[in-house]
Formats: sequence, C-alpha cells, structure tokens
Amino acid sequence: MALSLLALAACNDGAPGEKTAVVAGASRQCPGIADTPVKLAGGTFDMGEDDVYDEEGPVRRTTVRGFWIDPHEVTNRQFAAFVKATGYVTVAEKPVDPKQFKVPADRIPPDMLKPGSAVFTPPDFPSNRYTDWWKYVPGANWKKPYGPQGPDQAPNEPVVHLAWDDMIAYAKWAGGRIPTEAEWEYAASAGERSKNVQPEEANSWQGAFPNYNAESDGFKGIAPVGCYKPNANGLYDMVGNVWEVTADFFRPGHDPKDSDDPKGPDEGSAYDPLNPGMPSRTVKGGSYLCAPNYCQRYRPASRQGRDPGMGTSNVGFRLVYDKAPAS
Ligand SMILES: [Ca+2]
Ligand SMILES: [Ca+2]
Repeated sequence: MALSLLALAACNDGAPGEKTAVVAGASRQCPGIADTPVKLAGGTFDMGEDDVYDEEGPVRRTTVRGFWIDPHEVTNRQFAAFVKATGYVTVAEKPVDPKQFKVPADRIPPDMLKPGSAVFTPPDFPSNRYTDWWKYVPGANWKKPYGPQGPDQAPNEPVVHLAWDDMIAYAKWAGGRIPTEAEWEYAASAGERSKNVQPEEANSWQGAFPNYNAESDGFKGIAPVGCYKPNANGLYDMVGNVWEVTADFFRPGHDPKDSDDPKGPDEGSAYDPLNPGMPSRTVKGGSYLCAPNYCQRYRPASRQGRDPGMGTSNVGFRLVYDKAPAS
C-alpha cells in the first residue's frame, strides 16, 4: 500500500503496539524440506482467470521457457546467510526519507519516519477497511517481524518486510532472479486450471476476516515453509502463506498479445488502483490473510499490485534461475 495510506493508518489507529499482532503458531507438523531448486521444462498454459476478479483476465494461452525455481519461499535462514556474508541492511532498518510521502513534512506522523514496516494487526470487530488491520510499526523488520516487542524471526519461516531493492540484492548474491509473473503462474499451476476454491493444502484464512480466524489449516499467521503438500511440480506454498513478488509491473488485466514469455507492461504503463502514485510490482498466490469473505486470492491466477518501496508482514518471494544453480 502507499506510504501515504499507511500514514493515515498510523494517525487513526492509536499508538503502535496498542493491538496485538498475529504471531505465527506451530500447530502442525512441518517436515524439513531441501532448498534445492526444481527444474521445470518450458511449456504453454492457460494464464489468468476470467470469473473471479477483473484484474486476472482475459485467460490466454501463454508460453514460457524452461527455468529452475526455489521449492519454497525464501526463508529467514537463507536471508540471514546473505546478510551475514554481505553486511546488507534492509530498507525497513533505515530511516524513512520524508520525500516519499509527497506531503508537507508537518503532516507526516513522526513514527512514520522511524525505521519500520507494516504489520498485520487485526481488529476485534468486523471491517473492510485495510487501515483497520495494517499498522506501521517502528522497529518491525525481517529480524523482528512483529516489531521490537515480538519474537525474533523463525529460521524456517519465509522472510518478510523486504522492499524490492532488498529482494534484488538477495537475488544477485544468490545467483537467481525474481520470476516473471508468467513463470510464477506456470510453476504454480502445474498443469491445472486455476479455480476459485479455497484449498485445504495451503495456509490461508478460514473464518470471517479480519476479526475471526478459525485456524482450521493449523496456522493463524505465517507457517514455516513446507508444512503443506507440494503441488505437482514439487513446489511448496506457491498458493498461500505469503504473497510472492514477481518482476512484472502491475496493471489490472493482461494484454492478450503479450503471451510469448511475457514480461508484463513497461514501467510507464504500470498502474495500481490501490497505489496510483508509483509503479507497483505484481504479487501472486495470496497469503495467510486470504479469506472467502474478503480476498479470494488463494489461487495461482490471483494478482495484486505491491508498493516496491516497503515490505509488509504478508509478502515474500522466491527466485528462479536460468541455469542449474551451484549446489
Ligand atoms: Ca491459516
Ligand atoms: Ca506463497
């Protein structure tokens, strides 16, 4: 979401930490899984979905080349190895540039200029206003995903609170790249048509979002990677757990002519209705916050725009590779 909208949330929702963030639980057995990327042959598939949300259509035959892809979302353990090797400091750990808000400095809440990130903090009442559940928490970052008062990151959970530049830096170090939306959706679809059914084998939200989570899939918040069955390509948590950033700029709907290894719209054509001030990137697959009553995006074809300038507690990523990664 736009920083300016988060500022509103910070203004209206009281002091940070006033409510309780949803901290990941561990109510399901989760086997450890390998990090070894999976090789996918290229192919042609039906990309998009026509009968759910307007931004997903039209369905069109789409071809991608072969590639390797991470079997799970990039974890805190993997990101920690990158930070240890390089000394990298993420965007959420640095002071905020006031110019990003595009409003006079005296209108910016002081907390919004402190290092931090957006943490899901659910209300105890029904709502459909996202300012009721997103809170800018100073001190929240990948190491402290729930803020300074919360637990440390868990090594086997997906890394969150990263901006686009952080993901690019990790990708460069790891020898991979952020997938195109088409590559991601091809890998997630695994030969099946995307359909609008809440999956049992994915970490989403059962119950009435945002104030009642039945947790019948075993996790109220983020799950460690690999807790649910992999898809037919052997990939875990493509749908659900955390949204995954792709390289494509976002605009609602697909260009039917852009179907041969598509790269999405160019930056100048990017448009995100939820964040019209900047070119958003496309995120895929939904998260632990997707519920039937609010956001039916627990599907390979689902897509939204994502502010590249900051992270949140429900967005991560995984990499693809153009040649066999060194083992
Ligand atoms: Ca869940
Ligand atoms: Ca995911």
